[in-house]
Formats: sequence, structure tokens, C-alpha cells
Amino acid sequence: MACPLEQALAVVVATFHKYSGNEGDKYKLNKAELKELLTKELPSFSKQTSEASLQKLMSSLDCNSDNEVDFQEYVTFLACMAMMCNDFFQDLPDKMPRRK
Ligand SMILES: [Ca+2]
Ligand SMILES: [Ca+2]
Repeated sequence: MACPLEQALAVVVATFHKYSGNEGDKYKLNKAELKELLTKELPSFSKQTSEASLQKLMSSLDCNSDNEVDFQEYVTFLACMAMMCNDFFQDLPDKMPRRK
């Protein structure tokens, strides 16, 4: 049985490919694929994702400006989210997510 962190890494990889393969380049997320990933996999972070904020997020993630989010850009995004979670939880030990 895999450890939780190993499972989490596998989920990070599998989640990307679950959406990246829907349209066009199967190793990159276009805007529609990114939107679907955000709304289905990160619902608490993307409650009010307007078209404008999606476009803004897309351009800030798209470091190489090819209008697609590749795996590296996606991982950078998740790393930023992880840092935000860390900032939020580190001073709130009671709210620290617990391993199940
Ligand atoms: Ca794609
Ligand atoms: Ca890109």
C-alpha cells in the first residue's frame, strides 16, 4: 500500500492527464480543459471563476506563451497553491489538515 504522499503525487500526475487528453494536444491543457480541471478538482478554489479571471490565471500560468498549460506550468501552479495552504495553516495548528 502506497504512502499518502506517494498517492498524492500519483493523483497530481493522473489528474493532469485526465483533462489534458480531452482536446488538442494531449499533454497540454487548453483553456477549456483547465477550466474543467479547476471546477471539478479544485472546487473550493474556483467557486467564482469568471471568464476574465480564468483568462488571467491562464496567462499567468502560461510561462512560455503557447496558450496552453503544460505539465510544468501546472505543477508550478500546484506548488503555489501548496504554499498558500501552508501560509494559511502554519499559524493555525488546530486547522492543520490531518492525515487520515
Ligand atoms: Ca489538451
Ligand atoms: Ca504554456
